[in-house]
Amino acid sequence: MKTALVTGASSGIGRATAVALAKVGYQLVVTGRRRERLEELAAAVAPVPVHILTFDVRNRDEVDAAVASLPAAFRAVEVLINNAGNAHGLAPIQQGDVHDWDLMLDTNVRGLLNVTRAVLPAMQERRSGFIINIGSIAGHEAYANGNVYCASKAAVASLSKGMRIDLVGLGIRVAEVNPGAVETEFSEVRFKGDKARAASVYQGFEPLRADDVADIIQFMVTRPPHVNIAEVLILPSAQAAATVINKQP
Ligand code: NDP
Ligand code: 8X3
Repeated sequence: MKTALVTGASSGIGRATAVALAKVGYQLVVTGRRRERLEELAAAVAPVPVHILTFDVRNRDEVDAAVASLPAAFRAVEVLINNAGNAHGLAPIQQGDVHDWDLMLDTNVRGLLNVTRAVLPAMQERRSGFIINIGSIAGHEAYANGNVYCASKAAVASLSKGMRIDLVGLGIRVAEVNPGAVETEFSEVRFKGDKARAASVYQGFEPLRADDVADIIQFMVTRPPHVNIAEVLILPSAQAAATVINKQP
C-alpha cells in the first residue's frame, strides 16, 4: 500500500485531502498539532491504516524527530501534501503585527521547507515521489492588507517551481494547488477566533468546500506516473480574482 503524508490534516483542506487519498488506496500519515482531531480522522477512514504525528511545522527539531519516528511500514512516503498553513491578521503593512508576520512566514514557508527536507530522503532513495504544495490565489496576486500572507504564498509559488526543477532528475514530481475562497477554519484563525467576522467572508456567494479542493488533489495524484498537473488555480464560480467576488445581498 502506498503512503501519503498530509500536513495540517486536523482541519479543512488537509483533512478532506487525507480522506480523498484514503479512498483511492493510500495509507496515511496525518499531521497537525491537535491530536484528538487526527484520532477522529483515523477513526473516520478505518480500516485504512493511519499513523498520527503531532508536531509544529515551525519547529525543525520536532519535525525531524517525528518523521524519523515513522514505523517501517509508513516510512516510504510516496505523496507529500504540504498543506499546513494559515493567515494571521489582515492589516495594512504600517499597522502589521510582527508576531503575525513571524507566524505566517514561519508556518507557511519555513514549515513547508522543514517537512519537505525531512521527507525527501525517503523519496530520493526510491527515486519516486509526488509533492503537492498548497499555495493560494494570494501567492499570485497581492491584495489590500494581505501583504505578508500574500508574500508567504508567493514564496510557496516560487519554491514549487524551484523544487520541480531540482527534483525532476530524481523522478519526483512537484505541483502547486492554488485555491481561492474555501470555507474552512482559515478565516477563524485569521480573525483570531472572531466567528462572526469569519462567517461574513463567505456570505453572499457559494465558496469552495474543502472537498472541492481535495477532489482536484485526488485527481492529480491518480494520474499515470508520466503526468504532472503542475499548477492548478481553483476558484468558486463567483470569484474572478482575489478580491473580486460576485456577492449577492
Ligand atoms: P484550516 O485552518 O482549516 O487548517 C489549517 C491546518 O494547518 C490545520 O490542520 C492546522 O492544524 C495546520 N497548521 C496550522 N499551523 C500549524 C503549525 N504551526 N504546525 C502544524 N500544523 C499547523 O485552513 P485551510 O484548510 O483553509 O488551510 C489549509 C491550507 O490551504 C493553508 O496552507 C492555507 O493557506 C491554504 N489556503 C486556504 C484557503 C482558504 O480560503 N481556506 C485558500 C487558499 C489557500 P493544527 O491547528 O492542528 O496544528
Ligand atoms: C486564502 C485565500 O484570498 O483569503 O489563501 O488569501 S485569500
